[in-house]
Amino acid sequence: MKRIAFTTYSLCFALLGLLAANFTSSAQSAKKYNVLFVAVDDLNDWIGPFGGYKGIKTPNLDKLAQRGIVFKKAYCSAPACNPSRASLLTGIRPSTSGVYHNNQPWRPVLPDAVTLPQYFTANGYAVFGAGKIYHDTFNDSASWPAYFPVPRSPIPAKAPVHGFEHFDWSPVSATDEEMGDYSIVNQGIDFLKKDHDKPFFLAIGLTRPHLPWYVPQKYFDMYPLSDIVIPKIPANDLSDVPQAGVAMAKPKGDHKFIVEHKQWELAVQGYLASITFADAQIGRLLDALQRSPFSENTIIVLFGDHGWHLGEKEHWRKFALWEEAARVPFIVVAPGINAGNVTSERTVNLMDIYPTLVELCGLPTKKALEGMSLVPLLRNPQLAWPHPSVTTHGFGNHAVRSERWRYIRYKDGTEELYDHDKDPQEWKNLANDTKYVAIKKELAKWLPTVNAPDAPTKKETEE
Ligand SMILES: [Ca+2]
Ligand SMILES: [Ca+2]
Repeated sequence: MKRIAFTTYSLCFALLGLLAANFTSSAQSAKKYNVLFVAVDDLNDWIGPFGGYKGIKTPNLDKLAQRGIVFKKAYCSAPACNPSRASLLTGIRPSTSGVYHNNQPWRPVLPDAVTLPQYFTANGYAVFGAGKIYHDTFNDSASWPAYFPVPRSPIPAKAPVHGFEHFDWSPVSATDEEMGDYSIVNQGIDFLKKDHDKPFFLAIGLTRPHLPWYVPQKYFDMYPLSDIVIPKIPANDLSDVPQAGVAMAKPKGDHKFIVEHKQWELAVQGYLASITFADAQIGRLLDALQRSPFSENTIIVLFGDHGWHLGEKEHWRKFALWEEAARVPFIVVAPGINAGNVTSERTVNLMDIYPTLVELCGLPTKKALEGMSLVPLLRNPQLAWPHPSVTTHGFGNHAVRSERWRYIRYKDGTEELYDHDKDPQEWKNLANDTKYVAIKKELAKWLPTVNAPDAPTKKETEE
């Protein structure tokens, strides 16, 4: 009898406990932030809020910047799609994993990695991805309970301008609706129109402005050739760059071809048109969020996966350690944390996205993430932040970027040093000037101490 009474008592307590737990959990989930995670492929700093190209038309990114915090000195961990995305989504740096290039599948070398979307799923979030989040060929089925792949964009009937696969630009006779990115964004819009009983993590990855720069004519028309300004480069800019850096620039490849075939203005026009096309798609997605019931409690993170050279250092594309390849657009909207329309000049890295989102959303702290939570900067963008940003390109080659300096050290020990206070274009390499020995030593402290050997490669044609 006594025993039964005790059991009933315990049961009542247990029930009360359960009710209380339930109440707390529903109260918490009502407050939980959603996440809209937007990756834009090959978008450099030529957008309104980052000021890389005067005259660029990015009205939607401008509007987003007004609502958020613009990290003006944001850098990728690696200047290539696969290592940049794999590292930011796993929290494991390229120099730790050995995934340095686009031809190295990352999952086989990181079988136990819990990716950012996996971590959100494990913590009760509804997770959905569409478009290019990982590098195309190495998407990760473990990351996505539901996923919409990248549709093929229209390819114009005419042959590429100079026969380099992917390296081409041209208006296409297609409507926005016929472009792949339009359908990717539609997936996001449809998701936002639905009810969600759980907080969500929605990842949308745009493929423009990645090459080829094929977008509808109207976007090219916004940039008449007569108005195009090509990057200014001094003669012999590479003469003070060590051989390892010159090899990354490959001046006798793309750049020579572009100049000889009078394609520079046309290429710049194609990139600008592709950026404005991407901006229009981003606008559709952000407007859908604004119209949805989730507008007030959704964190937005928008970033480019690395920068892009359009002739600076006689270099094209990414795949290098200079400012143009390493700097990325990075905007965060954090409702309730930051009122928006602010910029931060602190050096941050895309590796910081994972721990930042974990903290903002109140998830349990995730161990062994190599980035740093930026929540203190979201609260106070001017906070002192003595954490230089590291970018790695290939085994043993790194750049360390502080608020003032860029220090590059290649695997053979050769170096570059640029003073951004005096030389924002990185034209004058100061590394061999003895005046800067102490500066270099200070920056070198941030070089990764682990340099993992190259992960196995797989044939890869995408550039
Ligand atoms: Ca990319
Ligand atoms: Ca130079």
